[in-house]
Amino acid sequence: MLGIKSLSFSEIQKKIERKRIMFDLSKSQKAFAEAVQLLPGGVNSPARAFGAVGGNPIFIDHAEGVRLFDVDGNEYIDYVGSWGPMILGHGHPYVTQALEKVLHSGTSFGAPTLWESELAKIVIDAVESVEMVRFVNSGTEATMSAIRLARGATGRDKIVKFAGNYHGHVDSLLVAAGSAAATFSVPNSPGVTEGTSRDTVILAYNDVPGLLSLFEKCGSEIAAVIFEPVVGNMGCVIMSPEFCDALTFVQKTYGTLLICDEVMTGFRVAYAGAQSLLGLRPDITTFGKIIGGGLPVGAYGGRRDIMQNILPAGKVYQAGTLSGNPLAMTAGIATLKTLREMNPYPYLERLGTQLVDGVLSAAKKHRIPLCANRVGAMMTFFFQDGPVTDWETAARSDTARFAEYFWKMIHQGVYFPCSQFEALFLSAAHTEDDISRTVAAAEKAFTEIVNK
Ligand code: KE4
Repeated sequence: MLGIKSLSFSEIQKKIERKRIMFDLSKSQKAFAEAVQLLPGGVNSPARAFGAVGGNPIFIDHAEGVRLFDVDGNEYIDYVGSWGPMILGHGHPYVTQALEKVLHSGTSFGAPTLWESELAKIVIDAVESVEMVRFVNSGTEATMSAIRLARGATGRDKIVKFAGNYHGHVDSLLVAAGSAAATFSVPNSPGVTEGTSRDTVILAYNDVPGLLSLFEKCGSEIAAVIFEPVVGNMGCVIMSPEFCDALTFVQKTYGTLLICDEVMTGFRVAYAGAQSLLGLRPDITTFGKIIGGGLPVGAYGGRRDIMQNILPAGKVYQAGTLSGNPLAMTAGIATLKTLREMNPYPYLERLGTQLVDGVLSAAKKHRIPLCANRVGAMMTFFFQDGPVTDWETAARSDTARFAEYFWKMIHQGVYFPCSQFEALFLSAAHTEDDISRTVAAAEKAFTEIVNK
């Protein structure tokens, strides 16, 4: 095979052009054909199945910094970051070196270790409302446990959540607005029973009158309100100051606990979490993603008097074989310590502004309806004029155009989340050059879309 060194400049150009046009994904296709025989839908989580954009998922071989490399050797600028955890970029040396040091000490003991207390101290020190914390193995476990804790601590049954907010695959939260809108919910997945969904009420996000009128009706029966402080799961949606105040009002007036789901926003939008930007003081906060540095970790924490209800301190049951395991704790400690010392948030704010301004101006130039919501290093471009303030407005987006745009970006080596209703993430490993290349790729994608 002729090495690249022996080719003339024009031959190299042709090679690059051919690769770009061909954009070979054949090994991913082959891998997917095998995977669908082994795993339902060929994946271990539907979010990565490319269901919303068509085609088959791309199989990743390895990653470094902000770069993903798939099994066909294609290279991408990564804006998914494993759906949030990789805020330092992939394979950060502080994380990998910390793991290498611990690896030979044993991977799990099923007994307390110093690592758990060390990570607990870092989280408690970072988030003012968190006085105690319990580690679990996923964000879902964290929210599921937080809901059980809220019900156990208040003796109440009802839970309120918001349309377009996702808190993991917890039975009682896999619900859709019931026929009577804001009174009952109905299961939105087979396997979730009517009984489970009956105690969950769904409201519209940012709907202050809806929240207040529900509480006037049955506030004394409501154990907790669970919410994303900055939504990532209908695409990025920002909480209005009025809605933030209304949450605090019902917390103080009805004794309902606020469960602030910071699985995505924790250490993402600010070191002290989205609650520090909103001026919220939740009773319980859930964490995941970044606190594990890419290894499986979740956590829930909050007021000491509430957390002391958890077994064995109290009577609310929750347990887990691998909770607090040494490797995940180590990755989390290294990640959070690096964030604390590095403080990448001003840099991420600057990069986020450049990306949004660049892509929006490219869309405007081509008269493509596009708006964006961004908080720090998490954001979403919605294919519509906007504004997007809740699920109803988010759902107006042109998802077919999003899918077209997604693949045009993939073919230019830019890996965006595979759904209009997800957030994209920047990491400290992204550079201004990455942003410029991404804006240029968006410009090219928009040109192709309008000229097709
Ligand atoms: P996990 O169980 O996936 O660790 O966390 C559930 C969860 C809880 N709360 C919030 C706010 C979340 O965003 C999530 C999970 N986020 C999705 C992406 N939107 C994870 C991707 C996936 O499910 O594969």
